[in-house]
Amino acid sequence: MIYRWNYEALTYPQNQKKDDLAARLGISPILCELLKKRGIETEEDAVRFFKPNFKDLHDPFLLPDMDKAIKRIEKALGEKERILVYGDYDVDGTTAVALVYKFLRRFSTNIDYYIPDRYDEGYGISEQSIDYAEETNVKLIIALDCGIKAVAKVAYAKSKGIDFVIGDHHMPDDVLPDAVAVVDAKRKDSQYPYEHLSGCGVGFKLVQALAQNNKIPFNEITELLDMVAVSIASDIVPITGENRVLVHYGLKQLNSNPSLGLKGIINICGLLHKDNITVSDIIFKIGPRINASGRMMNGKEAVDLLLASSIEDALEKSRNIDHYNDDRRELDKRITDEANTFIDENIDITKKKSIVIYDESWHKGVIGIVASRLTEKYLRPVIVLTKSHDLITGSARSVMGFDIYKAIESCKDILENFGGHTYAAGLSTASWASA
Ligand SMILES: [Mn+2]
Repeated sequence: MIYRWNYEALTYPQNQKKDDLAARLGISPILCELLKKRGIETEEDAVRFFKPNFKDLHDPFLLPDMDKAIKRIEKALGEKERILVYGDYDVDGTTAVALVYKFLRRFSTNIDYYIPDRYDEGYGISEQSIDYAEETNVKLIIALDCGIKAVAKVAYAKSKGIDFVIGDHHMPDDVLPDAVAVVDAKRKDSQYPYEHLSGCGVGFKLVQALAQNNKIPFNEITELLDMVAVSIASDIVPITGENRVLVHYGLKQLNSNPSLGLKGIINICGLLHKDNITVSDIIFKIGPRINASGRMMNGKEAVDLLLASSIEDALEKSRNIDHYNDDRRELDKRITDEANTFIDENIDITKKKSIVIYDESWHKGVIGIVASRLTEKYLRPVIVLTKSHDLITGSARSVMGFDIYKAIESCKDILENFGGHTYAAGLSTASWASA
């Protein structure tokens, strides 16, 4: 592949500002040019960038509905109501659940957690989980890394006398669910100064608010930051602003004194003797193993591991998820090869603007990864489909300049379900539409 690098030179006034800043900070003008390209122009911002500090974390009560969320959670703790901590099956969701559960366990044992099955229940709040909550006498569900669109499910829970507190970081629709609290910095009415928190980051803000309200010193919750760092790196949210502070201290924790669960994973993925575990190590080694349990088995196993209370237990559970990861890799390679062979033998790719490919035997847990690989190879939008129960279901990935979410949305009359964003989306359909 031939790359063409476009270098954007600074204008004359920008150049002067840059030299000014370099002189004031006593650093090289080239470094300052790089800072400038990251939108860092003042001395103050540069210091914040180079020296992340806890004092730059924002007040959690600036998040919309945080006061209502804390009031409801404290009521549940005070009256010993049963609480269910609920989250998505990926790294961000499972770390969020583990983090909030671990903290709340200090105050109550009447608490449980739930991760929906990727295949039977799908993304978001499932009806099964609400039935489970009812059966186990849960009065409050805390939903993390999901829930912002769960209008019908929250209403269903309400009809059974179950309240919801939602802590999400996804984009809301015009109508919010009728929950006791909807904590999401992407709400239109949000006054929060930063909007790129991870789902687990929102969980940490909930914990920070609870600690603040109950005079628990901040240094008693910083041990939870290893999981926040793992979530930020794995969910690919920008490492700017508040996330930079969280990742900085989270990596410190991960390197010096990780939770037993993460220690187990560090052991089995070859990082034990590495001096300094980095964001890349999380993205390529730790994250995929946590994810593998949601892809191949059930995300709940990942939370069980993250909450392990002995190193023996952590190591045993880590070995299990390592096997899932090996299985995942093998499937990923086999399906990518099959897809490539099919495309090479049957399609003149120079005449096609996009690729839609289907095989009913492909494993649903890896088609998103396969779609990413095909998009990288053929530089075109790709949809990879497989059969799941009675549905045809698929993952879509796109390239710069083509909004795959919008493309899928324009076919919604033939779809059962779809979701996602500009470059990555998912869809399912009951039957083939005539092309
Ligand atoms: Mn997330």
